[in-house]
Amino acid sequence: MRSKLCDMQSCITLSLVSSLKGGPWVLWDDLGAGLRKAAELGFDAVELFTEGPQAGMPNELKNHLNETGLRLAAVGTGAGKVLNGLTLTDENPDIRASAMSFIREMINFGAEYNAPAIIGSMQGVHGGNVSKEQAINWLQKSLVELGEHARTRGVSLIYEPLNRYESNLFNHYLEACDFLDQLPTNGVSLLADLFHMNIEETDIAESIKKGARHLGHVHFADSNRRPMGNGHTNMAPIAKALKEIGYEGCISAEAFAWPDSLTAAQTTIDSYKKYFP
Ligand SMILES: [Mn+2]
Repeated sequence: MRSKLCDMQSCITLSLVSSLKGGPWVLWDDLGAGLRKAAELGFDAVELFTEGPQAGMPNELKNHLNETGLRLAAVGTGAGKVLNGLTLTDENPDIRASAMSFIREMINFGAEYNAPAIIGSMQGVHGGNVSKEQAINWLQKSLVELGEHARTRGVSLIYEPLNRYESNLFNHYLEACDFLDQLPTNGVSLLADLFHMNIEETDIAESIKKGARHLGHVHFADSNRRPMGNGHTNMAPIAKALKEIGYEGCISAEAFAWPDSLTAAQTTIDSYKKYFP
């Protein structure tokens, strides 16, 4: 049932942050039940969204991963922003410093399982007293430092361009590629989130092909952020592009639990099998 190693892998998100119910994660709340369900449906890996650098009681995650045979694909850092108000581009240097240490801890947490951390909303926004140039400068320095830190732990750091309603730093995948080209580290790779890209890109498949050099992770959701198959994204050419570039990472469902968690998980694995047979 499982795909062979060194190939694309199916992955599903699991959020342990109940206060964010309604957010774009498929499985919720119970680590053990979520991992068992993911394994039962045939997923290869799970991406975790937690309040901080831990998941459940000590060793709980390790034991569940061992029991289910699932791999930890990545850990999200968004709680640093959503729950604690931390971003890498805040005008307050203390907040920027706290954001850095939060992400460093998340990198260390993921690295125990060979999983990269993802920087999405913690990149922040420019505006007010912070110019775009200043914000990008702070982001650049942070990504270099955190990318090098990740490398020392044997993982990469994943930077995610977000759509215009969530950030005003980098909205386009290829602009983010150019930005990464200039960073003096190879510890950072990019996330292609098909929901954000549906809003911003001219041609998602073309952008993935042109920016293949930095691709490290994919968020799998349809145009309306429901599980793939429930919106109007034309997935076939995107899947073709991912195969053509020899992408070997995770196709990770970061989508709403629509109409409910289990149906969303089933729709996701059905779509995954359809497009990546
Ligand atoms: Mn995403």
